Amino acid sequence: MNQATNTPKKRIFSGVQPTGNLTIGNYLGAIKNWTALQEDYDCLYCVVNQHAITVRQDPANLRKSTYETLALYLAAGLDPEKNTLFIQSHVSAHAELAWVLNCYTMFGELSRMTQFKDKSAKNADNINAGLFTYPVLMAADILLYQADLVPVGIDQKQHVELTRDIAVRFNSIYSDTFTIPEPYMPKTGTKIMSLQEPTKKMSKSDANENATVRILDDKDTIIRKFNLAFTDSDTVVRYGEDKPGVSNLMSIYSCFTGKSFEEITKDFEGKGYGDFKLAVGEACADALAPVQSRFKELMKDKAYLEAVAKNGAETASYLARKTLSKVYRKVGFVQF
Ligand code: AQP
Repeated sequence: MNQATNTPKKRIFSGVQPTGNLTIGNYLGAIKNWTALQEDYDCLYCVVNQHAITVRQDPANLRKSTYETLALYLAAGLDPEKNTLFIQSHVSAHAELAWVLNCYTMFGELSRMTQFKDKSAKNADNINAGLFTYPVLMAADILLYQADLVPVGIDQKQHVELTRDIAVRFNSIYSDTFTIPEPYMPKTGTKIMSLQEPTKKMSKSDANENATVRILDDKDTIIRKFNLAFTDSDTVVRYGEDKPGVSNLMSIYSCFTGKSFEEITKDFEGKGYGDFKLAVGEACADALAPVQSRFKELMKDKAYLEAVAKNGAETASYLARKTLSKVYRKVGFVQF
């Protein structure tokens, strides 16, 4: 039961930034898990294009990526009849609530966000205010819909925790306004690492193409990238902190095949990394093939994608307005 909305199903909100071709990190850490939730939860999944411009984007690429990300949601199996799928900039309440929440978020809290530190280091020539306040916009995304759960990879957990702090602060000043959300993380796939630097998360904006596997990479490319993946000098397929490269490949293989780490170690006993990497590549390519073919079909039908986004934005706007108007009333904004 969602306390704020009084609906029997718990509500879920999540999103992906259309900042380029999505990786298997985005797929395994986010989208694939979302499809498993659509029957049991009231789900809203957003293409968070307003977050994307915290890092400079080419406008044509951003538009293209926005359509592609929406098409990938659908291709991965999200049913627009069961989920509200929409584009963030189509619902103006996100930016409006973010402004209010900015005034209830402390500078010190935002300074502690590790993603801000990482992204500032990566974009030293463009450390803009949006990059700094990005977690507040994310808090607005979540709180607008009174979400109970936010499925995210581990990299976003800190932002969900900040969202909770902001919501608790606001509620304690003005009485109950927001549902306090919880991060919802899958058992495996919460942090898929770079194939080239396995101590670093796999990111779609990584400049080294061999570090990432894209959802839309063809089979040969996938197999080649896994073959080039950084491992270590021994040959034992075993999960452990001392083997970040092999452990990352085992996590990926486990996500695609459902096998446990013990089973994987047993299957590859006495075999070298070559065989293991090939198996990971094949499992990944085989799992992604149906997603890729549905994606190609969907991208031919822009009118359908636009209709999905438009319907989604209407539903989302209705829900978001209810929360925003409550917030405006509580802080003392005059409304007619
Ligand atoms: N490597 C990952 N492993 C597991 N989950 C991941 N996610 C991202 N990378 C991994 C999850 O995907 C969702 C959407 O992420 P996002 O695009 O909104 O932002 P991000 O976390 O900044 O993703 P990227 O790929 O690293 O994007 P760029 O390169 O643009 O910064 C989130 O649920 C995230 O946890």
